[in-house]
Amino acid sequence: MSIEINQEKLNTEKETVEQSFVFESGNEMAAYAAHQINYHVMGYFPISPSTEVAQFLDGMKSRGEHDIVLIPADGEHGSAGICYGASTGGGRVFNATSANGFLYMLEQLPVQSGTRFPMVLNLVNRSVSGPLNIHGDHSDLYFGLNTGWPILMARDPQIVYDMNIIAIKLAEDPAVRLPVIVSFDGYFTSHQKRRVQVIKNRSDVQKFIGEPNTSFPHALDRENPVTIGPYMNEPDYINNCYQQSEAMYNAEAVFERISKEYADLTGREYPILDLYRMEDAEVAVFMLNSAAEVCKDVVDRLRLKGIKAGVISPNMIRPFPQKQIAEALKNVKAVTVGDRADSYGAHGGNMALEVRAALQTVGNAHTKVINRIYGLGGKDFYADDAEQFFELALEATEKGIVEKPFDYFGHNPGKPEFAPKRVLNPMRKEDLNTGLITVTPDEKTGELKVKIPPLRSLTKKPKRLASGHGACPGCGIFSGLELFFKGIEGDIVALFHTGCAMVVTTGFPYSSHKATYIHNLFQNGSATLSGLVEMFHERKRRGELAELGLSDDFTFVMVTGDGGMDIGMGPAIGTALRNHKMIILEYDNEGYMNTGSQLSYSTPMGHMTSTSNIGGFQNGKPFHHKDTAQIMAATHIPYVFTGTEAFDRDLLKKAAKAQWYANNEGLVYGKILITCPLNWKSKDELGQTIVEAAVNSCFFPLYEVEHGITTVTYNPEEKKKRLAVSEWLKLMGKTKHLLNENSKDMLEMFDKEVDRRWNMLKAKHESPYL
Ligand SMILES: Cc1ncc(C[n+]2csc(CCOP(=O)(O)OP(=O)(O)O)c2C)c(N)n1
Ligand code: SF4
Ligand SMILES: [Mg+2]
Repeated sequence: MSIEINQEKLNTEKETVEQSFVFESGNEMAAYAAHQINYHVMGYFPISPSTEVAQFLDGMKSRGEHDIVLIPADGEHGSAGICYGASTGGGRVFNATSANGFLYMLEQLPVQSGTRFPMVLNLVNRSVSGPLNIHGDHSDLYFGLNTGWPILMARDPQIVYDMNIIAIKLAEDPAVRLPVIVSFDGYFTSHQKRRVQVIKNRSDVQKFIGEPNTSFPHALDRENPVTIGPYMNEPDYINNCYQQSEAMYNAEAVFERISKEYADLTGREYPILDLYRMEDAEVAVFMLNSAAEVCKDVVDRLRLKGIKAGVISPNMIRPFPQKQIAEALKNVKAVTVGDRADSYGAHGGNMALEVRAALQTVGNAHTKVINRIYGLGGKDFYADDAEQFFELALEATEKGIVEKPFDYFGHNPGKPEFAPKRVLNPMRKEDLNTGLITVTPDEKTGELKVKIPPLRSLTKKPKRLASGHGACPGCGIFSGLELFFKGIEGDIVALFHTGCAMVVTTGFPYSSHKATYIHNLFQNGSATLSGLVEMFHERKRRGELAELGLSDDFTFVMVTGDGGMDIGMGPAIGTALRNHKMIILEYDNEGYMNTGSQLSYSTPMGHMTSTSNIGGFQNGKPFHHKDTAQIMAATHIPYVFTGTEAFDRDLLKKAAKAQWYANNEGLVYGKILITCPLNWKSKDELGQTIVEAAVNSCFFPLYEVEHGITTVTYNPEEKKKRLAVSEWLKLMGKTKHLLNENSKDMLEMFDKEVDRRWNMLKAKHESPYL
């Protein structure tokens, strides 16, 4: 992000700090505020739609615009842990996440609020889902309601900026001392650009928020050691909770005070409730965040017709502004509360339930509450929809009763005749079992002998994926996967982690998968598939599959990206240690590509990604690539291999062996290097050349580890094909900078590491005991 400051100065009525205008999105404004605050640490993990916040900060970092230490975590649980740990050090901490990422860190949130370490987390709202939906609703936010974090709401990018500045001051106030969430709508607010007024000089922002509070105990004061998070029983524990509860309620008054101070500074004030024409309103709509703005336009229209309508939208929902809401509704005959998430089975969304509780608490029995669940999974909410919400309130006023207190809005009960029809028939068993590939253990040595036919004779074997998927031109995923699958005989059940391979093959109601396919999020696929594998074997053992006349011969394959082997490393190791009979096949494209090319741990040093930018202050990824194959080999599973499409027979053989091991002994892990022309910034047609160069430069050696014994299956030195790493790097736009004079040291470091790993591998190849 490069924010162009418009020098125009705002003429507000009051004398305020110097300000300027920018035209930016909510994500940009969260990052912009963070860079002005100059947090000490941000631990993050990419997830749409919040990913951009870290990307923008990384871009600014590469240009030397702030000092925030940006730490790419191994998943959101990790990012929450990094943030918690950093916050115990007494400095300022920042994070941003969405949806399942938020849920993945959820367990950490009460730990942090319960031990009272402030920080700011931007929650860019997105649907929490299976089936996968990445658009905006509040189903993630509602899981945050009970975490003990005050929650500020931001309806537009201006408010995102302002709330981020208010949030850190609120979090650090001695009467609060709690981590704070700033919540704004994914895509609606996070990505749409608006005119935003910003404080021109970051020194003014820093003066406003002040220094971090030095009176809070922290972990970096040797004179005052502190035990953080002791084991605590009753009565202390309930007292601790009580204090936390009090701190949460204190946040209301503190917010109001800070908001006034902020108004003096900027001319923009945020009361606890944003009330639009509520002074004399008789019907109202209650909504969180961006959709409330839509309702305001409708209020103006209704008012022209003489209908006294108004809108309530809280700027804070934790603590819940019960008193203010009841007060705002005191003359209202009926209010429609729109909830952008359901609280399944509770007869209302969370906001409706809390508004009803607020009314009951103050003894208001006359305001009728209608609840509608709307806008799930990013379904748009238009002015016409808002009009219908007001109509519901008008109807309840007229009739004196609410006929349907709770319902969904904008949904469709569906018609059986619209159910997706099968368009592809299952592949024929006989086509999948060619008999052309054989794997036989040597009777004496047990060594597997693999026979594969010329590749051409396998072309009649059907492709496992139908054409028509949405991968980019030149993408190496599907040619790589199909080649691997050519080496597998018979049926497979595949589980795909979230990632490009999954996203581009399944857009409901379409699917490119000709055989059974399961998706689970990329932190947990190995565990999920291991559960299915055990179910298969147990049902087979009990004779249930045979009884039903079902096939009892499957090879189970989990397909993951390199990112899935970061966040999903724990479950993958668990699966390995339990040694389930399945294959984990990683396609490594050196980054988190489907979320916009963020660095993964497998991204090699110095490579440019959207979170390892190039600039005067940063030169691509600062640390070396993960050696996932060696990590998995260290779990002592029966078979580990690496491969690429550029060495087709090598990969085919390994696929055949993988199947044999997965069906007879236990877990197999394989890593195939594939091209991503889009994010490698390389020519579509150069895929094979690039992966071949990666192998010949010894960056990606081809080898296998069978029962702990390493065999290099292709040695570029023996074949007189060894290349300098620069010969490989020059083929991609993302690495061209590494060939410049000012990258000399980094290139040398990378080269040395490649060489060190290659020599280690050769030594292992030489000695079965290594
Ligand atoms: C818990 C959680 N965190 C983050 C995400 C967002 N996310 C989905 S896929 C992905 C990257 C996947 O990278 P990789 O496994 O390498 O596959 P690729 O996109 O490169 O094919 C990310 C960050 C998510 N879906 N769930
Ligand atoms: S972004 Fe890269 S990995 Fe993803 S579909 Fe496009 S080319 Fe393939
Ligand atoms: Mg990847």
